[in-house]
Amino acid sequence: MKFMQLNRRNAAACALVCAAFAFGGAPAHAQDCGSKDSIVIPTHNWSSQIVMSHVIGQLFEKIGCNVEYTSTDSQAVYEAVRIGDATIEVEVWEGAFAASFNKALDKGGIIDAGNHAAVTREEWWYPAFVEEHCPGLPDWKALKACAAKFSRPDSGGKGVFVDGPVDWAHDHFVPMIDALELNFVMKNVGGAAALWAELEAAAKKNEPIVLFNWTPNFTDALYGGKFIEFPARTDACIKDASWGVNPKAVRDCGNPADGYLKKAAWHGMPVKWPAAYKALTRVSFTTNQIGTMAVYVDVDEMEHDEAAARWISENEEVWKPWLYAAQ
Ligand code: TMO
Repeated sequence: MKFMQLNRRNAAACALVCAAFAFGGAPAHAQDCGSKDSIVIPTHNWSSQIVMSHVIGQLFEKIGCNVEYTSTDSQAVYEAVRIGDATIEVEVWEGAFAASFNKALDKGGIIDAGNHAAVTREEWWYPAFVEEHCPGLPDWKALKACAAKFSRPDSGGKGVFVDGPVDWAHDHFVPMIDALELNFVMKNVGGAAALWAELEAAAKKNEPIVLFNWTPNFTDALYGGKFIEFPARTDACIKDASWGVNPKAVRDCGNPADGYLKKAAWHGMPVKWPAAYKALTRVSFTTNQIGTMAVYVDVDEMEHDEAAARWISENEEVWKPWLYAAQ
């Protein structure tokens, strides 16, 4: 009996070590990463992106990489990755960043490192209690009829759409407001935390609010809110004025309802840090996993790096194949 246990333990140990040799050609230690230079991971101004950056950075460290984090503008980052000042971008949201990403792809130097499983949406959104104030929501025509209910003392009777910071590049909402003849103005706040402060203040006073939000996010689990259903996004809506409810204007439609979420990398990464690049291409987070990363910060009030360590400790079976699986 004792002998058998010993053997089994040896067999288990071999299963780990031998597998590492068989799969990677070497066990998971320092030289696996490639260059000793730091992989530079840029972070932005919403929680899931910062936690996910730390998750991926901490995973890279498990295969011996050196990692550095740097806080950057979420649009300028595509040029930074293209020229190698930053090494990766872990959350390329189609709605907010496709234009900047595509521009960098056209110039060369940045690579598409594949999609996450999560489907994304970035759109005007309201918490559930607002529906009582404005029956007919989430249809956009109800929002149009209720505009005055969303006004504030300084908005001249117009409804206020509470938007994120300017680097999320929502310039297209201005022509959308015009094209759909919404009696609304936009109010930018400084970052995601300021959005949640506006949300909490409105909820406490039971005051109607419509704000920018997205999925995956912590709000998926926490609020019964909904996105406004504007006319569906089509190519024609963007290019052809005659399309849609306003025959004289383009942009009489909302944001894409099923956007991608990609990873991107500097084109030198596959040569300089091959194992890390391979792992990055395999990384694929689901809506639930990304929402959970945001919950750890926005609800549980953890630090980003601690939230990342917690996610890693709770999800070994998810990330192990990304780091160690056969080619
Ligand atoms: C890019 N964002 C998730 C803030 O819309």
